[in-house]
Amino acid sequence: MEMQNQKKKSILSGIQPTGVFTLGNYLGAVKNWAPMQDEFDCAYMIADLHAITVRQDPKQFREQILSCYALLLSCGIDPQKSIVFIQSQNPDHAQLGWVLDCYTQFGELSRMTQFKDKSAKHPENINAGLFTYPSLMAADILLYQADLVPVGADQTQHLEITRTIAGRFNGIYGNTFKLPEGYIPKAGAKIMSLAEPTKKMSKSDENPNACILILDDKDKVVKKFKRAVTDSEMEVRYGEGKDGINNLMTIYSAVTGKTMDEITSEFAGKGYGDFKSAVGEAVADHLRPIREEYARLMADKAYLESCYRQGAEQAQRISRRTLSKVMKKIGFIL
Ligand code: ATP
Ligand code: LTN
Repeated sequence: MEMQNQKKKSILSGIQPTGVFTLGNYLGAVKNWAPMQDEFDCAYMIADLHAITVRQDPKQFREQILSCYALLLSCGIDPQKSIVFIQSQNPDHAQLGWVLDCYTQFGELSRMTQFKDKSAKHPENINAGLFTYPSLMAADILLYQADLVPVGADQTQHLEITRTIAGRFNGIYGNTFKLPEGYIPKAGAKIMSLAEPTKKMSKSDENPNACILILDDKDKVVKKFKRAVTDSEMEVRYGEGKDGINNLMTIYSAVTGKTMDEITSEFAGKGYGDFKSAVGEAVADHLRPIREEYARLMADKAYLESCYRQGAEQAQRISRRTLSKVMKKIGFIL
């Protein structure tokens, strides 16, 4: 009885509108968001403020923000159940982001591997936003007092620093922020590139065969899996030195629900060719309804707009409470 009156735990997560989601974004993060909607109070956002840490073409950027918003809905996120919003439409993020910058240490930010990776990738544009990205991400999470943050394994370090910043602030001003936990899936937390299976699959990879985009049609998906890099053995089993096969098995397991042992027996005596075709077919079948729903939603811009406008209002109703508390505690005049 008492359990029923307890408040649901809250969830916040986000994805950058830097292009169509890859199978990595989907399996590592977005796929897990829809099933959480009944059990938790969820808020999901398009992290457009984060995306400008890398230069974006204005016209393309505007289209991508809308298209990524539609993709979230296509993946089963329901604006009637969850708050689905665009980060820049709630100014509280930028405001708390600045405040938290002042409670984040230079040394802490210097240790972030995402910063090191992205600076190496864009040596001509190592801007201050790229460096302070984690304190904006901390603001995203802390504004909603989120208990859980469902993300892929590459975001672990950003969650750690969020807890550090929250703990530091609470230590100075008294309990203000809830310390969030990561929620990282067992299967699919890190999907690797199909071309170089020691590197993570990423939207911004230049090689089109390296990643599956969730809007790729069946033909493309099957072809890309056929070209996937494997090893010189013949046996479909999970093991050391078999990065390519391990990755394909992880993907197959995540879309079919089969265990690694079940997959090994299914393909015993068959070659890699059969296995790759099966993975391609399974992934393409899994993605088909998403593609269809996306086409339907993109034809109804008025509906999309009503959803994101409502999402921004709902989001700010929650975030404003945290932000006012923070401003008051620091000593600002409200
Ligand atoms: P970019 O290539 O533009 O830096 P990205 O592909 O890494 O972007 P993000 O928008 O930064 O994507 O991440 C969205 C979510 O997808 C995060 O929760 C992240 O952990 C997850 N994610 C990204 N790549 C992978 C991957 N290869 N495997 C599993 N999860 C991933
Ligand atoms: N940094 C994340 C995207 C992101 C995010 C967030 C994820 C921005 N703000 C808040 C979870 C919670 C990434 O995927 N690179």
